[in-house]
Amino acid sequence: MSVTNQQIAAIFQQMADILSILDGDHFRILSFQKSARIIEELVDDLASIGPDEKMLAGIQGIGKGTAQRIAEFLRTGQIKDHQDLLAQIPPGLPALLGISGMGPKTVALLWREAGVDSIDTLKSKLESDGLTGIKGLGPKKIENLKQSLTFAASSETKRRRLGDALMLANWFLTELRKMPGVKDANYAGSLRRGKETIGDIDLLVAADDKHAQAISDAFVKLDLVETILAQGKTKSSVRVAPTAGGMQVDLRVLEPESYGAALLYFTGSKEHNVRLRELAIKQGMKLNEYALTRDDKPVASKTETDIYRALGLDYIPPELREDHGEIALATEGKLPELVRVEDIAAELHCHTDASDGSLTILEMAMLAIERGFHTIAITDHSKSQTVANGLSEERLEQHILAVREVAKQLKGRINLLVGSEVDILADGKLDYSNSLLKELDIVVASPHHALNQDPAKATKRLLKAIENPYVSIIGHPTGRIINRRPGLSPDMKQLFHAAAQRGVALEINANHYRLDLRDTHARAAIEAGVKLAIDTDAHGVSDFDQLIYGVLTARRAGATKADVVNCMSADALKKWIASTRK
Ligand code: DGT
Ligand code: CA
Ligand code: CA
Ligand code: ZN
Repeated sequence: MSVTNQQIAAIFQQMADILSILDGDHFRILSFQKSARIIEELVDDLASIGPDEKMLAGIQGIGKGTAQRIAEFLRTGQIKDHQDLLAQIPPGLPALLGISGMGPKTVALLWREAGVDSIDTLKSKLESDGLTGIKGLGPKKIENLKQSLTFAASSETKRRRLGDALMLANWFLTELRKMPGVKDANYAGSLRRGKETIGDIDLLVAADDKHAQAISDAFVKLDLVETILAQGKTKSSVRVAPTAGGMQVDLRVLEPESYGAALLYFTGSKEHNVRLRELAIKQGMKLNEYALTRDDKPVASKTETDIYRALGLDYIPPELREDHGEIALATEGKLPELVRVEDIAAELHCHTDASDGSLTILEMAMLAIERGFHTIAITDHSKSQTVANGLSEERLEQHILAVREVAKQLKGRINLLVGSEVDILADGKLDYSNSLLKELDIVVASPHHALNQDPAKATKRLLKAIENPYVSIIGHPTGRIINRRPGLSPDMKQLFHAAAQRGVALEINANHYRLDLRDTHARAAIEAGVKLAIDTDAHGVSDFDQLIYGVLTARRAGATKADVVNCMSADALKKWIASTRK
């Protein structure tokens, strides 16, 4: 059976949540939570290790009990403790936990005091005012629940996050590339364009016709496939198992000769394709998924570059193919040279075990060195973030000394900056005084709570943070979580104007749950002259791998190296930070 660490982690998290709903033992809850976190961050793939308790218990941070449960899951697809816990609550409760603002405590309260046992009963109670008067559920909280429910219903929850889809697609590509006759394999569609959520995965394979049937047959029999939706020689469609995310995956097998034309067609977007076809017709040619032709004779088909060139265009990177003016730019040779992962040379937002990260200052710095970065800023949470173990003023003072000590050890290998991810409070004040912020090398200011406030208040709040004389970066400016909560909706134009004036950077948080700023906002920010920061907000070992999602988002926004502060040289970055602090 193929399962991901994330799926196993989710089960441990659910055990913690159910136990918490049932008011169970505090230490067991913490222990399940800790296991979930460790599993989620593991570099090793548990399924590849297999149900070997000894091996599993040998992994750092995984105890005997956890190892037993993981082995049980890998062997049987279930964990008995998990099933026992599920049996003690109504089957509709776990779904409630998926709604924004619904922690185990709220779910328990709704269940015990109001008999809410599913999303449907919650809906009908909210509609009939059946929750008023319940202790612990003020009118404000009820209003928030209503909003969260509307958002959950309206957002296309079937669309999957970029990171999940990309991992799944890469798994399929690895399998496909092993098959006899496969000359090339890629993903196309919205995934190749780097969109933040993906409807279905579109895979393309180049192979001679004689291999096509065998490839299709092998594809629909792959491990993760649960349902075959359609199968033909060159065109198949499957759904993967719910434990692997339940996504639909389409496969086309094509002659190598027409691979470029197919890649172009199936990468989309539809709107981009329409423009290309119009352009072809204007030039007396025809473009379809097999070739660009003139008088039924092929002009170009093998690579996308050939086709773009034959149409008189520069190669257009997939992330720009949204009919947002990219064809005009490509005609004039004016496409931006988009930022790449390799261009990122600094991480300016990350957490250590001083707040809610899992690594020490030194471990975090070493990861940045391994990446070849010249600078890393340690930015742990500020005091209001009590759930994230935010630092009190006293602890921050100690932390500053600790980071400076490690910085001394690593001198010459990396510039280790001491910073803070300081909370932007609901009224726009920051969580530490300016005199304390002044002691730091860099300040990232981010909103974490009061994310339902009305747009005018949110605008004022964020403007105030931008105006603070020690802030260099606004972290995840809206606080949205994809498919979960919409976050703040401030007047972005005002923010961009203020940020450009002050030279403050706005973050594209690369975590694929966030991607905040989103692509469209980042594009508008660049146009307004705002600098962007692409940071992973790393909390653990594997988080730097999220960089790609932030970079894809920046590329969709048309960002070049010059737009991104993390691409600056060490000296230029130092100067820029200094210029924001006055
Ligand atoms: P998704 O899956 O909703 O995230 O978005 P896409 O863009 O991956 O859309 P999908 O999977 O329906 O189709 C993949 C690509 O195939 C699409 O981006 C463009 C191309 N395509 C599909 N249907 C049509 C069509 O009717 N006309 C044109 N011109 N292109 C199409
Ligand atoms: Ca698709
Ligand atoms: Ca599709
Ligand atoms: Zn944050």
